[in-house]
Amino acid sequence: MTTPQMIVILSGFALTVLIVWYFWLSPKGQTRAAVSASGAQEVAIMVKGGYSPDVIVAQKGRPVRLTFTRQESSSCSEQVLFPDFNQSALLPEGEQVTLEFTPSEPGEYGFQCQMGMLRGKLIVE
Ligand SMILES: [Cu+2]
Repeated sequence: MTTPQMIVILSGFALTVLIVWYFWLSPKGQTRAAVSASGAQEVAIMVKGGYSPDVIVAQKGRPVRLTFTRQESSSCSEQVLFPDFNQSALLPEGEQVTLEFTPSEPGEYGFQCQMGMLRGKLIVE
């Protein structure tokens, strides 16, 4: 094997490692819910091709109040579901829709659109 071939193979390998790291292993941003004057943990979530933020950290035993604003007309995101809490809401475009519930157990709870294409996660500590 010639040196140029080696270089091509090695750089291809390095690129693969970088892509795997970027998509699956790099730490994703987490948003900690801010406690409001009412004692609820509040987060505003923008819905546009996904949820942002999509990883929310909250404390157990305190109400979590999530306000969704859907800024797109794609039917994919017109509903948001929290299966673990039996919560769901329709999200009319441009309107603020608030979901409130109190997680009692620590854990990781997913939320998603009705088809499961958009996903987010609530981490309860
Ligand atoms: Cu969807």
